[in-house]
Amino acid sequence: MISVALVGNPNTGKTSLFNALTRSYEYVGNWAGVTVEKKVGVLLDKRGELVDLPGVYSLSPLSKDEAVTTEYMLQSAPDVVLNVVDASQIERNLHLTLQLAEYGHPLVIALNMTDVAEGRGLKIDPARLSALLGATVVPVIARTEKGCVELLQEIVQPGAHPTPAKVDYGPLLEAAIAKLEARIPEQPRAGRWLALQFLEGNETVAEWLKTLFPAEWLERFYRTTESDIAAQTNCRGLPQYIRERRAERIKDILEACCQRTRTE
Ligand code: GDP
Ligand code: K
Ligand code: MG
Repeated sequence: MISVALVGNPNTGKTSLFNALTRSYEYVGNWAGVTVEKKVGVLLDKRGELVDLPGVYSLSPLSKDEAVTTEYMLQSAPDVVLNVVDASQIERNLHLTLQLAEYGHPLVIALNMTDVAEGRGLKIDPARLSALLGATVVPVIARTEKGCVELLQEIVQPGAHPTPAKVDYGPLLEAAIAKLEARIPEQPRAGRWLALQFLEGNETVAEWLKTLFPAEWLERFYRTTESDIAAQTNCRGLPQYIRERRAERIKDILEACCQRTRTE
């Protein structure tokens, strides 16, 4: 059985999709340290296990509940990350998607709410989106289970998934990422993902990195990188800088794969 982690922004149809892809599920208690129930289900074809994670807008946690998702990604190594994307809010949703692509594990996108998006005159080309993200993209309507059989088939084909694409964060930040990445031992969590999450202020990842590096070294590395970026750009901090680079990439991606038949 493969393990599949279900990740997405709040209210994107995660629960609907979980129910459509699994027949029954178990509550296996709460996630460590929080009162959020842990829900694990067996996929309908019995070839994988689906783990429901709390909805988040970013992997940098703002609360203990949100930290569950990052904690899970640090501790476990899911074979596939299943990202629910609300097609009608795709611009906002792709910030999380790009962070999941950085994680480096096979990424499958359930492009949900396609009925809502089309109702608003927005058409998204799944093949183009797939090529630009380096992810398998399957359009679905979780509420009516449309597309869920196709989605299931795509999930259980590890090895057949493309390599997740990388955002170019510019020479200065790329050099900092490479420096940190080179010092992180080879293991299932992508060094690039850890480096970027650390640099954008993910406290959970920072704590984890303190098991590898002295806290003072990490702090100095962060401060130096931040002042280098501040000196060259008009960004006040690394989180802002990283967010803006992702926003630019998202604009390019959407320009290439979205068609608006009318605007609201
Ligand atoms: P969650 O908060 O991410 O777990 O999202 P839910 O599964 O609870 O869905 C939020 C709302 O969106 C519910 O009212 C669902 O019935 C609805 N919903 C989910 N998927 C779709 C979809 O593809 N199309 C439409 N129109 N509504 C959907
Ligand atoms: K909800
Ligand atoms: Mg839910």
